[in-house]
Order: sequence, then structure tokens, then C-alpha cells
Amino acid sequence: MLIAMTDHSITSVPQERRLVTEIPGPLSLELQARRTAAVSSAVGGTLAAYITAAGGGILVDVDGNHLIDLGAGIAVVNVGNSAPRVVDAVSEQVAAFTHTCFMVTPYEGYVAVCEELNRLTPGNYAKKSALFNSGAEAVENAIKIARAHTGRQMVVVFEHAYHGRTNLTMAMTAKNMPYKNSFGPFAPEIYRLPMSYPFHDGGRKGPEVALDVISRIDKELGAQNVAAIVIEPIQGEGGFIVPAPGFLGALREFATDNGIVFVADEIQTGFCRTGDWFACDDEGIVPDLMTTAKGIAGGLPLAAVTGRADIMDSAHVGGLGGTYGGNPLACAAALAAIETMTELDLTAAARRIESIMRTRLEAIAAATGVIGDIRGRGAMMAAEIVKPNSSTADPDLTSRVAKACHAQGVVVLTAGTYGNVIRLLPPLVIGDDLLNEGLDVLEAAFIAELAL
Ligand code: PLZ
Repeated sequence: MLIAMTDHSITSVPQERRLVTEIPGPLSLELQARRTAAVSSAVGGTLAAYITAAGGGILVDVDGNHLIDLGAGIAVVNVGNSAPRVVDAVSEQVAAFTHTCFMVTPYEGYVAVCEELNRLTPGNYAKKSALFNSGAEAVENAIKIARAHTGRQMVVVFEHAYHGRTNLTMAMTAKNMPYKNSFGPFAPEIYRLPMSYPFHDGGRKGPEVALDVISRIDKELGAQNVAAIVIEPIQGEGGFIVPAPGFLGALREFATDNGIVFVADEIQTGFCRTGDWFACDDEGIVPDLMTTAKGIAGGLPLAAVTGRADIMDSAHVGGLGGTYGGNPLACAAALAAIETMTELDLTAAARRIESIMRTRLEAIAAATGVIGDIRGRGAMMAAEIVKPNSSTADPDLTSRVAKACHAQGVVVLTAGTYGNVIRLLPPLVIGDDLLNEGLDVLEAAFIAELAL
């Protein structure tokens, strides 16, 4: 039976938290033992509750526990798990054909996804897209395209950035542990410059920090050698760092003036997550290229590079591709996910979620004195956790609070260079009551861990 959850979505999974065992329960622990024996220990893990079903804001585990999902598989299931339209579209596609390789014999779904991306992304110029499997692969391809277009090699990235785990994107990612340690040598010609981080740079104005970056590019690199500036408009893994207003715009302008390709990495921020289709929309930033993935296809693996047609066409014919990029199942899912986002007005949902999360986080901050900064946009909000009334990171308390939430059946994620950020990324179809219940658990976890 289908249960109408809110006006926004339909799922057969009851939308309530229900704990019937400890978490993880006995059946999850059995699976965890098999995992320990069979899966490389290098693959990380957050919460060993093994999932059998999910929908709306709920994950159901093998022991029958119903967990509240405030992570959305790291900002992927924006439309919810097994969103009805996605299920229908993928089922139809899997019965029709599963794979041809778009480079061998093409199909409409790939073209239609590119049309949608060209339509939805910012910029009134002629656009084209190319499809890939993962965010990291999209970022790699954006660099290939920018280098082919400019004939230059240098790539500018930022402190706290995350762009992936492949060789090139490891070099672009800022944080050593766990992403890079012992995995070098890294790709050359990647240059890391300061990020506007209002909580830690004394609230310096965006254009002022951008001037530092620009001066470093001029003095240390030479703008004429730079192929691309790559930036997350709100940093994801870095801890939802929102640059001060004007930072992105000043860099965008500098890139234009110097023939540098400005690449917005919207892999975590895209597809209604921040209350707009893309985070760039908030300040009216128009990138030359945008990388997308995660939320694009309701949980199926798909990623894209979209941007100015002349730039997208600058690599030689055959220069871009891959066996599975734009797989027919992922394309069917993406078209259905985009329809769902439009039909359910998920940008508005993200804004409503922001107002709930912001109010609740502010109350926790006032009650505890250990939340130094509340930031983010839309359904992408974070709390930076500090020693009482200071700006000194408290990663230990952060991980204890996250674990306490997990034990109570609420999936929250941590982030940040200093490991002291709790980030909230619910599916955009979560109901208000469920979201509030998740935040009740978060609040109680703070109070218990601080023994207030
Ligand atoms: N760019 C902005 O957020 C992926 C990483 C999870 P892939 N972030 C989640 C982990 O620990 O591996 C991400 C991102 C931004 C690029 C990527 C990379 O996307 O699909 O994981 O390759």
C-alpha cells in the first residue's frame, strides 16, 4: 500500500523512527563480520546498519529498525530513495535495453539528459554537456576540456576543497587524511590558494579575500598560464563553507578577464539542494563549466560536465568518453529525478528545510555554547563544533555527538578539515515532523555528551 507522506512525496516506507534492537542490531553485526572478512578494510564506514529498504526520510535496516536519514547517501537521493518516477523509468528502461555504449550506438536518453542540463544550468549562452559515471570523473574531464580549450596547464583550487579520489582529483582535494595519505605521487600543475572562510578569517569581505587569491595567481603562477579555476560554490566535504558574498563573483570576473575557464563543482550542491537548482544561482554566478553528479539521478551513478558550447567542443573528436558514461538506466533515472524535482518544487522544499534546521541549530547553539558557526544554504546546513565559546575545533565532541545520534537511529554525517563539523543533508522529500524528530535526537545528543 502506498502511504501519502506529505504533499511532496509518496513512499511505501512508513515515515517514522522505530528502534527494535540496538544499532547496529544482531543481523547487521553478522553482516558486518562478513564484510570485515570480505571487503577491504580501507573502505570507510559511518554506521554499520545494513539497509534493506528506504523511502522518504527513512532507512530500514535488516533488524527492522527505521532510521531517520539526514545524509541522503551524501546528498544523492534529493528526490528520496526509490522515488516513484525514478523506479518506473528505470524499470521500463531495464526491460528495454541495459547498455549499448553511447559511443558505439547511441540512444535518446543521453541526449535528453544533456538537453535538460543545458537548460537548467546558469548561463544564457549556447551550452553542451558530456556524461560520466562519478563526480571525480566529471572533474577530471572538466580539466581535460579546460586544458584543451586554453592550451594551458595550471589549475587553481582552494583550501578545504574536495574534488574526488582519483589521481588528478586527489591532487585537487585539500585534506591529507583519509583521502591522500601514502597515495602519491600526485598529478602536477595543481595550485591551492586561500578560501574565503568567514568563521576563521575574521569575517573578511569576499572581494578582499579574492584579491589575495588574484594577487597570488598574478605573482606566483601568471594568469596567462592558468587553464582553470575550480571551486565548489559551497564547499561540501570541507564543512559546508559558504564563501563571503562577492568572493565567487570577483574570481569569476578575474577568470573572464584572463581567459581562464571558471569551473563550478556543483557535485554536492546541485539539484535543488541549496534552495536553487544550483548554488551558483544564489549570487547569479555564471560559470564556464559546471560539474554535476550525486543528486542528478536519484541514486543511480551519473555525472556530467556542462558549459559553453565552444569550450565543450574544444577537445578533439573521440577525446572524451568511457564505456558506461551516460548509461541508459542512469539517464532514465536522471530524467525522472529532474521531473520529480520540478513537480514537487524541491527548491522550495529545501528552503523550508533550511528554516527548520537553522532555527533548531540556533537553539542548540544557545543552549550549549559549543556551536561556533551555523552555516550552509537550503537543505545543506552544518554546525562547526568548538570548545565552549571559542573557535577551537572539538573533533572529539563532534564524533561523540554523531555516534550518539547513530545509536538513536538518526544518520548524521561529519565533515571539515578539522573533523569538527556535523552536516545535515536530508532527502528534500523528508516530512517536517520527521526532520524535527531527527533534530530532537541531535539536540539530546549534545546535551547528553556535554552532561548538561
Ligand atoms: N566534488 C564537491 O562532494 C563527492 C565523497 C565521499 P564522486 N563527495 C563525497 C567520499 O568520502 O568519497 C564529491 C564532491 C565534490 C567531487 C566529488 C567526487 O564525487 O562521485 O564521489 O567521485
